[in-house]
Amino acid sequence: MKKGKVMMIGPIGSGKSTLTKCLLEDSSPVLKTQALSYMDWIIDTPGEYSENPLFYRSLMATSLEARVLLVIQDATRLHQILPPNFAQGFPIIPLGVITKIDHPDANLAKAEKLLIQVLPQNEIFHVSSVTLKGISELRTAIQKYL
Ligand SMILES: Nc1nc2c(ncn2[C@@H]2O[C@H](COP(=O)(O)OP(=O)(O)O)[C@@H](O)[C@H]2O)c(=O)[nH]1
Ligand SMILES: [Mg+2]
Repeated sequence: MKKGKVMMIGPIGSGKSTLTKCLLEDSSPVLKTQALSYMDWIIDTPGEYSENPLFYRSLMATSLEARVLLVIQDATRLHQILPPNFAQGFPIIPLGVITKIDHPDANLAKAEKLLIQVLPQNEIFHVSSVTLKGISELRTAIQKYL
């Protein structure tokens, strides 16, 4: 998997960094993401950037370095913090990812509804970074666009 980059966005604790390591098959521990983090072909962003509109410009600027945008939705969350159609504002290909599908509190129908508000027209993948369900499917889908 080379050439283009993938950028992750989503709220604090939604599983961006854990998913990043999974996709990269990196087993080192996940630390709190304090700044934009470039790891091989993935750009991981701090959850604060998705939660505070003051950072949106920075996310937009960084997205120019990437070809695919992964919008991360935690399956256990009941609220959407990103604005409607937010993904459409980026000049790259957006894909939706629902994380933590292994979690006992996961509500896939709810998560799907929340994520569709942000990216109404794009593919949505369901993954667990714990059981690794859906990870290889997501990797294959990303690969098509890189
Ligand atoms: N059950 C479960 N927990 C997860 C999964 N992915 C991440 N987590 C947990 O969610 C928390 C936040 O993960 P992290 O990757 O740091 O989120 P980030 O802030 O979006 O980078 C951590 O405690 C992870 O262990 C998953 O697929 N399943
Ligand atoms: Mg992180």
